Amino acid sequence: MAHRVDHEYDYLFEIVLIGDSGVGKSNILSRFTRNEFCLESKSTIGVEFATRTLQVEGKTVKAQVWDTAGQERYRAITSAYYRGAVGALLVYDITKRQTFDNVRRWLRELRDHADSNIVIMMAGNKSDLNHLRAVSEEDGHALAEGEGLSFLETSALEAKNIEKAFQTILNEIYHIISKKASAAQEAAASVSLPSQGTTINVTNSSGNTKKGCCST
Ligand SMILES: Nc1nc2c(ncn2[C@@H]2O[C@H](COP(=O)(O)OP(=O)(O)OP(=O)(O)O)[C@@H](O)[C@H]2O)c(=O)[nH]1
Ligand SMILES: [Mg+2]
Repeated sequence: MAHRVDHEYDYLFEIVLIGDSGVGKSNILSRFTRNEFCLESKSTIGVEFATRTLQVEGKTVKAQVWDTAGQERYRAITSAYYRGAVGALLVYDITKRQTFDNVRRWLRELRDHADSNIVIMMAGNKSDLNHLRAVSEEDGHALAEGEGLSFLETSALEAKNIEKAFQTILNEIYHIISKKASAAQEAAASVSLPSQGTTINVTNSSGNTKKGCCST
């Protein structure tokens, strides 16, 4: 959900991390929020979250990132978290073709459970393993373009493009929110403010005419 608040931060944006098991979602999150990487991380059970506050176009934005389990058996739990999200990072592993082929299934999951205006970015993770590559960067670009998604290859291990991926999502969300806010302000202004001042004539019982509205 996107919230406008008054204190430590200007906005709170919920982002969900999705994709097959083992593609590196939890490490992308730990790299982004704590600058940590773990070679032997355990598969996520259900859902976990972490936050980081950063600047987006001069505003303080708190990103609340929900890291979901990629394993099929948790799908019912994890999909419940899509509903509140304003952004999604859909991750595949460039060394595992199947994880790329499953991207369309994940998109369907999002369409079924998330808000239709959700900002989606696709990330081909593990770009450090170029010698084991099973998906070309061109294939990644082509799929993203066809589906209307932003795209980057990332490496949680080398901390490559992790920051940029989140910044891109947060910027896009911010632009959508601020456009909506200014449209709402304009609409409110056009309702409450007449375009021209009007003169109200008030005639009292003695037949005198007063201009404006005042007490007798
Ligand atoms: N070489 C390399 N390995 C990575 C990278 N990111 C993650 N890994 C490794 O890939 C394995 C799986 O990473 P996780 O982050 O646990 O994967 P996940 O997507 O969270 O998996 P689930 O929780 O089961 O859905 C771990 O051994 C990580 O160390 C990366 O950028 N490069
Ligand atoms: Mg995980």
